[in-house]
Amino acid sequence: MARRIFSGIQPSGQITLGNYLGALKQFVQLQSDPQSGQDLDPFYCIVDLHAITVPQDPKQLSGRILDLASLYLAVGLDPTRSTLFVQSDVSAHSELGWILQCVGYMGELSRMTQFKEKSEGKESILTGLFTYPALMAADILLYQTDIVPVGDDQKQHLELTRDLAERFNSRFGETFTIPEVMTLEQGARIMSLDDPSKKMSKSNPNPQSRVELLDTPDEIRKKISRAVTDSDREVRYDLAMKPAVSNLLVIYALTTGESVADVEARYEGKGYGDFKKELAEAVVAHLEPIQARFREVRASGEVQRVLQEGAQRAQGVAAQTLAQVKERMGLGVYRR
Ligand code: AQP
Repeated sequence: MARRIFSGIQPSGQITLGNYLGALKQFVQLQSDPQSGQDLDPFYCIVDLHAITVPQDPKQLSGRILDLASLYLAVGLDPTRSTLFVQSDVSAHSELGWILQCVGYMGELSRMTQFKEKSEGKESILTGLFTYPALMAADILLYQTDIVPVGDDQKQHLELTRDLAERFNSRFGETFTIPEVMTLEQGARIMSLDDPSKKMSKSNPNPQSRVELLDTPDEIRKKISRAVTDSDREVRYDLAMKPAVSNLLVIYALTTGESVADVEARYEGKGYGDFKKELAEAVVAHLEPIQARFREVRASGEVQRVLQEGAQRAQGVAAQTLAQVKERMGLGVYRR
């Protein structure tokens, strides 16, 4: 049987190089895996219900949903091999999300570091931001997912998903596949350009902290030239002593396909100037064809059709799992 893959991205801002290198790029590779020879059945989602856990402007949000869907296609997602859909088009997500809130505990949700980070210093915090991981668990479990490719920051949520699935299975009988997390060895956490102790994030209030996939070449050049570096002038990978330059080296290696060691060797004794200039050109060159394809897709109307077909397929799979969950819990059984 084909191995089921599930992952999602929030349309909570413009997609960053971090989202791309840590997640999106992997999604495309996972459509077919010649090495494992395994048959894969990927479901990729635009998790718009997660995006509204922080305030969103409705008009901007609907545009970002289409931008994100178009980007999925522009980076190489093939809708004949992957199911691409929008979370809010499949209402089973909300329903199972609620059920899983009634399986999880306040204590485990309170331990989530993403909630702590996103709520820090805020006076009013939406309830959804707190219960977000239960909805994320629903997203994954509805599809009987085997593998979840994500960036490093989502590992804790995945652990919770596994705990909720195991708890449900032992309380109500085998229902959910227990998913495995898959993260990259390199690129699983791309850091901010202005602060290498923070991950690059699409909702960071400082736009200089990130490269966005749709930035113009000049914006990319400017952002990279202003990226913070470390005190000496050596282009050397050393995560503890030189976190800023190490981050730039990883971005360089992942966008050109070279190894970090090869990039390091080329810049030995050369200082940061050339390195940053050439890194910017490498990122621009990598993103140019993606941006061209994005413009085509976004203008074509193709993306709406893909999302509609994706939603239909997702609804079919999700409905089966939800029916089983409800039956096991004694919900709706009275009708028989
Ligand atoms: N900096 C990053 N490096 C590597 N991977 C990353 N991801 C996010 N940031 C990095 C991965 O991208 C996928 C989609 O993320 P998400 O949209 O679900 O939300 P997030 O993880 O919270 O990402 P952002 O960019 O920081 O969004 P906001 O600012 O809205 O919270 C995930 O697989 C994630 O691991």
